[in-house]
Amino acid sequence: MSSASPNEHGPVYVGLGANLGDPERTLVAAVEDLSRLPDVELRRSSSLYAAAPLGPSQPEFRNAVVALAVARSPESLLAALLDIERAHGRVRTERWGPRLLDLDILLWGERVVDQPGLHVPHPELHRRRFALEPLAELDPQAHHPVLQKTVAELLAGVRDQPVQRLDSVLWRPR
Ligand code: A4P
Ligand code: MG
Repeated sequence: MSSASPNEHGPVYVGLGANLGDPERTLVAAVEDLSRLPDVELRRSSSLYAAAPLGPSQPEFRNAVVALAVARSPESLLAALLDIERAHGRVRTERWGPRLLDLDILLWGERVVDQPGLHVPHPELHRRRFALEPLAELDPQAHHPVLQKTVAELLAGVRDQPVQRLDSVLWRPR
């Protein structure tokens, strides 16, 4: 970790999603990759969740959320997430095939980022039970700096999206 203060703006929450190939294995490997990023400390992980796809008909998703302490810029973290997505993210049998892994910066403490290619809080967060439910497992009082609501309050406003918490453990602190 560099000398930059890692928690200046509060914890960074990253959402993980996968629904092709072996989603569970992909998420376990992606969390491992996150834990190895320079200037990033993996603090906690939610359980793994099974979630019905939001949007067009497609296979069921596995979703999770991790809490990070980050001593780098949002742009630089996003670039690292995109690298990890790319490393896991293609069906090898099919050139430019569908992505296997989606990594989203959901919240960065109280920080608001609004620039081309990067919006934090994630613009869809408050509509997505598959992100809010694991986030609430980590911190139901986490605060959305734009909507000025807690994650628990946001969750209460989302309906009709089946999400199931699974027993399997995604990551344990060492
Ligand atoms: N980008 C901007 N802000 C952010 C941020 N906060 N975090 C930009 C991460 N990326 C951010 O993202 C495209 C670009 O968004 C990135 O390159 C970055 O510059 P993307 O994830 O590749 O694409 P997208 O626009 O988000 O569309 P995509 O992936 O087709 O759909 P979504 O909206 O990500 O949704 N149902 C369940 N149950 N679980 C899921 O995980 N996911 C999706 C995909 C649909 N339904 C789902 C799930
Ligand atoms: Mg994404």
